[in-house]
Amino acid sequence: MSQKPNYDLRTIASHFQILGNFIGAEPYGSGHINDTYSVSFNQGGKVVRYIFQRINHHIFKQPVALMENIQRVTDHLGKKLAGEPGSSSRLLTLIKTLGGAPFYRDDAGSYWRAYIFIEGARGYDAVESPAQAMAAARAFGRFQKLLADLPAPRLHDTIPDFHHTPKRFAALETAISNDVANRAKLARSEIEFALAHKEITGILLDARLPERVTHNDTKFNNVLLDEATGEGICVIDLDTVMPGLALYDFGDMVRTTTSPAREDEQDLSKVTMQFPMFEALARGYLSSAGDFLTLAEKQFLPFSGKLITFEIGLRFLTDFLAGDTYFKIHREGHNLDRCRTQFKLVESIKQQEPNMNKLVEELG
Ligand code: ADP
Ligand code: GN1
Ligand code: MG
Repeated sequence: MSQKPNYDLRTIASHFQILGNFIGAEPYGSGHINDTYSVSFNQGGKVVRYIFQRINHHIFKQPVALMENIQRVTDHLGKKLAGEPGSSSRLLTLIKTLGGAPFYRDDAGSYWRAYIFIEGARGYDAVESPAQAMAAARAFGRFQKLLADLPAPRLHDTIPDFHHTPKRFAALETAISNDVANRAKLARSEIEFALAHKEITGILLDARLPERVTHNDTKFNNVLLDEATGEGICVIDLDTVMPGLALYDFGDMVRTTTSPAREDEQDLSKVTMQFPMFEALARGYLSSAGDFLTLAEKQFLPFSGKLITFEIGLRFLTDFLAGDTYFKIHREGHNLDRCRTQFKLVESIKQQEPNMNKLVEELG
């Protein structure tokens, strides 16, 4: 809720290989982590936009390694998509600095990167139709498939143990016992809910599933849908692309792309796992990822939705108890509201899990 510093985007942009005259910059998007701006240039009478991002280096502690990952991933995608129609809109393209680096470090120590702005497509904070869910899942599955043959070495872990649910649970236990912001009393039932579900936290890690290159933050607004066709054209937000389980990605799709409500909805009656959305997700994901997934991975698709929704709920609750130090908040109690929607969704998934499992078995 703190006032955003006023960054001088004109000066920052002058360090990148961008032609034309700077017109202006405005904050853009609704991400919880980085600071994102749309920056416009006049290029021979035409207005051309770029996305500029200040990397949150309190969260991503090794921005240089992170940018190395993104460079490798986007180069690989570029090679694989070369020649496809509209391929330049199908992947993020980094703009280099004048010195040829993939990021610029300003005098205050902030790390900045710039991307070509993908025009004619947009992200959504809440899903509106099964067709959108299918398009998003197909795009994320394709993303995993295209990266399956990324040459060695292994990508850097930009946030170690990012989806290690038992460690996320332990962090919550610590936050409860420290109660630094004296807020545990405001979250009694959420704490009780979290503690009552401890037994699910280790299930995926114990299942010995294969490590893959995964996105790890497949929130619905991290894929841009073509405004004309609805196709999921570009997967964005690549900070957490690193080794992981395919199911982390599918689980986060279920978390963010089955309920009609936004993540911070205060009317919990609106939060529900809509079965047609799950079916569309499963069909879309299997259409692009089905040929490389193992049987065990497929069998865990519904469970992964429950687990990742629970895990992000734990993280919102932990941050609420710790005094809102991680996720950007825009109102008092914002992280607690977000936690409540996650736990409500876990309940809804639990009720429908047998049907979800049946569907996945039928889809094969
Ligand atoms: P965060 O990590 O904070 O979520 P994102 O990388 O997801 O940041 O970017 C925030 C928003 O900016 C996205 O939700 C999307 O709407 C928009 N965005 C990001 N990159 C691009 C791009 N290359 N072209 C168009 N829009 C973009
Ligand atoms: C953050 O960056 P953004 O807003 O897409 C978070 C995800 C959470 C998500 C919850 C690096 O994603 O892990 O699932 O918020 N990203 C990081 O909305 O922690
Ligand atoms: Mg994002």
